[in-house]
Amino acid sequence: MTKVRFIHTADLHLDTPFKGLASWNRELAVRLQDATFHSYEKIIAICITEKVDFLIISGDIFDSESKSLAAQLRFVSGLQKLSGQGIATYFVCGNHDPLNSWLDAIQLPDHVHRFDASRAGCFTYEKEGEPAADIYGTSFQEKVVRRNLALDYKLTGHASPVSIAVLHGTIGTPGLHENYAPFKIEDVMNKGFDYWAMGHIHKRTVVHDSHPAIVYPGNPQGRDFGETGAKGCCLVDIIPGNGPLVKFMPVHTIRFEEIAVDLTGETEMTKLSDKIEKTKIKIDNYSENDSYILRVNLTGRTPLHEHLNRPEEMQQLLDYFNEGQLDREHFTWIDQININTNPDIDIDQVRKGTDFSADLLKVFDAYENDEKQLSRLFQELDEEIINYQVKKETTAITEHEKTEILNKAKWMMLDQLLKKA
Ligand SMILES: [Mn+2]
Repeated sequence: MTKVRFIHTADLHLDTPFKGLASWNRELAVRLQDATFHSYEKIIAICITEKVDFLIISGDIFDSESKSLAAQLRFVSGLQKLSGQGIATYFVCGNHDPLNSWLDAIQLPDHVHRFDASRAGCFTYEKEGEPAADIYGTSFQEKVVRRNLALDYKLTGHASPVSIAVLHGTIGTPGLHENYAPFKIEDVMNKGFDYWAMGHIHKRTVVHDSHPAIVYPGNPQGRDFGETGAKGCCLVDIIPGNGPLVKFMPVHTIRFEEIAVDLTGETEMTKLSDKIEKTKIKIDNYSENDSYILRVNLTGRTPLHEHLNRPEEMQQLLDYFNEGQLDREHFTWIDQININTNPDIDIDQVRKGTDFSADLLKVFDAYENDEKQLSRLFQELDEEIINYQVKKETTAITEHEKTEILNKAKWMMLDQLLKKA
């Protein structure tokens, strides 16, 4: 039987304006904006080198309804390359690029099929003159679709050995995403499709392995610290009657990562750069051919604690790290350094003593071990210290935050006390 091979991608969000970085930098913004296009170009290149039959895009090709002409032209130019190689493209439009927002002046190349918003239309892909795959899909007509689109998908008697459903929508609880075109797994389970090519959820998720496979490839380029890790598309092989083989292909250009660097025992500021570098190369799927935007969390008991807690020094350190990075092809940009180090104090030793510090530590221990007592303390502080204006602007402090504040206070007091001693 004829097998089919295709690339499944979604949520390209071409030309996305990046946000959510600690400080704005024009050069970095330009690199980020380019990254969505580079990832798309990598997908096109993979389609060609892997000799796929077709490319599937499950919506949100562009970031906004007011997609730029440049973005549309670059998108079409990628499709043209595929078309020139005889590789077909099938795509649906999502909530970020609904049908009513496409420019009429943009003509799609040969072998490119855009699904309209009618109920689950179907195209048949032919290989060597024989039907090889039926591909079903439906586009968002406008930005907001609350209807369960999955219910419209039904095999309509086309006779290809492989059936694929292309859908932009939300399965289960939406999490961070808008609850558009919501559906339940039961709505798609027994409909006879081999593969549900999903879009909308930006985190790569295999909802179901096979019979049918239900796969969100995630977006191919992360856009903020909510979208960390390696990002890419899926290379899928289906031999009729068998479950699909799905292989993740990373295509991100810039990765967002949060890393924790343990400075326990470290005495030299000059080693910091080295430590960050060493931690970075240990992350999953690390590649020196990628660029990185990092949030660095410094932890551990270190004599450097005092330096690290001077805001003006931290800013200098950040500037020092980032200097010249954006001139490189592959850069590492530190967006933020969070200081969670502790002073170099042996707390167990202090606890064993008989002086004031030991007594103070006992008080802290008591609060740490008694959630109710800690809550009462915060309530008292709340009434006495925090003024009305501040209360209006802030949300309630969580239990976890209370413990963190207590812990910080403990180390600050011990640091001060033991320094004077
Ligand atoms: Mn999206």
